[in-house]
Amino acid sequence: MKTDAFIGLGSNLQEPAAQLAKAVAELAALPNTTFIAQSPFYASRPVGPQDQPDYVNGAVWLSTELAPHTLLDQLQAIEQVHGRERLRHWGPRTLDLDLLVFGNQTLNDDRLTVPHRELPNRDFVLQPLLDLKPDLTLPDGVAIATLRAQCPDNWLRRLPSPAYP
Ligand code: 5RY
Ligand code: CA
Ligand code: CA
Repeated sequence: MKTDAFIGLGSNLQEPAAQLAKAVAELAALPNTTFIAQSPFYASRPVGPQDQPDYVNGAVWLSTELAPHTLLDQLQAIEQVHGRERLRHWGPRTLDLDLLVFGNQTLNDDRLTVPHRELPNRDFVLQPLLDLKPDLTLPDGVAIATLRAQCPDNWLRRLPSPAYP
């Protein structure tokens, strides 16, 4: 059975927009998975520690036969290919891939919380989701559009596409 999965992408090191563009291609090539769409990319001020570069954020919509933890393994493998290092909690990174939404499933264990914990509060997550699927709702029935209208404003700037050389 195929499940709609929404992946959040973020980077603020080593040509962030190029990191995201490459990651989109890698996500589209995942096994047993169909690529549906990618959002525009946005520049955003860092949330959390401020002494780091601005981020580029976006989202991808996949339809996948993979189980959620198998998909998470694949996301972490892509992060590793992009040279992600965990130097500091909430610090700068070459690539962050978050499993934001997985069908209508709610998951809570050591590795995975779905929907993503930060999703309801972050314009850099909600706006790309809204671009992909304006009528998307979470398993609890709350609409992404409602959350987007209520969340704090972090000065999102939509980048021209393609936003890389
Ligand atoms: C809070 C703390 C840390 C929220 C809070 C993180 C990104 C968070 C970011 C990103 C932008 C981080 C995780 N309260 N800022 N900050 N984009 N990731 N703009 O992807 F999300 S660290
Ligand atoms: Ca993450
Ligand atoms: Ca994240």
